[in-house]
Amino acid sequence: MSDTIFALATPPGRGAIAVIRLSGPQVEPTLTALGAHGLKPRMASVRSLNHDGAHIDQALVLRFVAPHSYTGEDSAELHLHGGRAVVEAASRALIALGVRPAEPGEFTRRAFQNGRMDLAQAEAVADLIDAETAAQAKQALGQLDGRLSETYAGFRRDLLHALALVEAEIDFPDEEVPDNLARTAGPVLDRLIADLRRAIDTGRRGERVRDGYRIVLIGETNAGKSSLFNALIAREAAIVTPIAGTTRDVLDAELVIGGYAVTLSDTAGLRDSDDPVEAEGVRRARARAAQADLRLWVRAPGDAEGTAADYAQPGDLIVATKRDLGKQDLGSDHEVLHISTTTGEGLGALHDWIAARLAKDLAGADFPAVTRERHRLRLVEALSAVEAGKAMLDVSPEMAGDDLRRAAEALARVTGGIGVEDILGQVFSTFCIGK
Ligand SMILES: Nc1nc2c(ncn2[C@@H]2O[C@H](COP(=O)(O)OP(=O)(O)O)[C@@H](O)[C@H]2O)c(=O)[nH]1
Ligand SMILES: [Mg+2]
Repeated sequence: MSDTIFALATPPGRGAIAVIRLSGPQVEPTLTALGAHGLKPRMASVRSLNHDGAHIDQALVLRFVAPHSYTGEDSAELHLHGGRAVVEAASRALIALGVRPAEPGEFTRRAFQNGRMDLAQAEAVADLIDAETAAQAKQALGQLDGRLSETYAGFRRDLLHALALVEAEIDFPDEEVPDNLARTAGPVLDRLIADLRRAIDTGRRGERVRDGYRIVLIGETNAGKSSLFNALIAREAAIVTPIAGTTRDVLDAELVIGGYAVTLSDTAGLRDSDDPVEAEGVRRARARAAQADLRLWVRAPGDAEGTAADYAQPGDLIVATKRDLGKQDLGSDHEVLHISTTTGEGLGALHDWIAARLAKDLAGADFPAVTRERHRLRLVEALSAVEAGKAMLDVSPEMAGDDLRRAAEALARVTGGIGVEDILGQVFSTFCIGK
């Protein structure tokens, strides 16, 4: 049996109300010891809380009875007046009564252990609390609703259906099994393979919404990258000088554009350098650009024609800088925007261009997207196992069965669901093979 825990659920410091949350088997005796008697479940009651003869506060108290609570355990909320002294007095009293301060995430962990939510939903709780943009909140809510879990559960149902057909072939090879496996299980697996591929494709989008879309400024030295970086984040974060090779490390800044989180990186100018520090900076610049979702190739008048055109990938943007010094004539295959950080010309257009790109790349209609690398890796694992199993269907049902079982385990680990054998037990209990 678990012990009883408490935590301040509201931000620390002075405020109108501070909420202390409790969960565990000792909640009721603890409330009684504080003088909060006769509480009806789920009804708010005002009670005078006391401990050791000292008055703690006049509080609004809410009690939840297991399993009808967030954690699935007996729990309560104390809505106190939000002063530091009140919260401290209440905390001291709770500790004296044997209630332990909770570890980070412990309430949600208990909710998961008590089957109130699966792992993907528990992750969504964390994401929702961390959400700073509307898109992040929307995505986390979809995951908390169980929409993402339902998607995974659908994959698992298809998989177990196919696995049941394969198991039947293994267990009853001589029975009259009218169809060969490629005909029966094949189409189920084909559909699953297509669905898994689609889900994996949403992964990049889901992760970008959550962690930020990665935009990297890249180009030759003195092209105006750091000036543009500062202009976009509206702050003098990067050092700007006429000296080539000023920026060496990669500089990151978080910003929000068009409602989406963005990580913008300023990098060292690309050039061959004998200085080992600068050479390392250039290596890092290239590495960061290679991983980016969008590269802005920053180019000043007179920069070598090659650089941007050589490295730019489809979808990259060329930003021609120092428009105030004259308009660059670029016979490029890529899209070009002309700007000047000195006069501000073109910066609005660039901002809008980026916002439009974010909307195009991130505002997929088919929520829920896969939001975490952890999920994506398991889905990739499941996909390759399903593909292997499909290839084995008519060669060796035993090997196909092993592959599909592996796929089911990979999927189960995403949501932390029950063991595959348990699910198979359920599937088979309704399977009427003797017919
Ligand atoms: N005239 C003009 N000069 C600029 C502009 N943007 C940057 N510069 C100058 O170009 C030099 C190099 O700029 P910087 O942002 O450090 O380039 P980086 O090496 O690519 O980071 C500095 O002297 C800047 O003041 C611009 O739009 N117009
Ligand atoms: Mg720079």
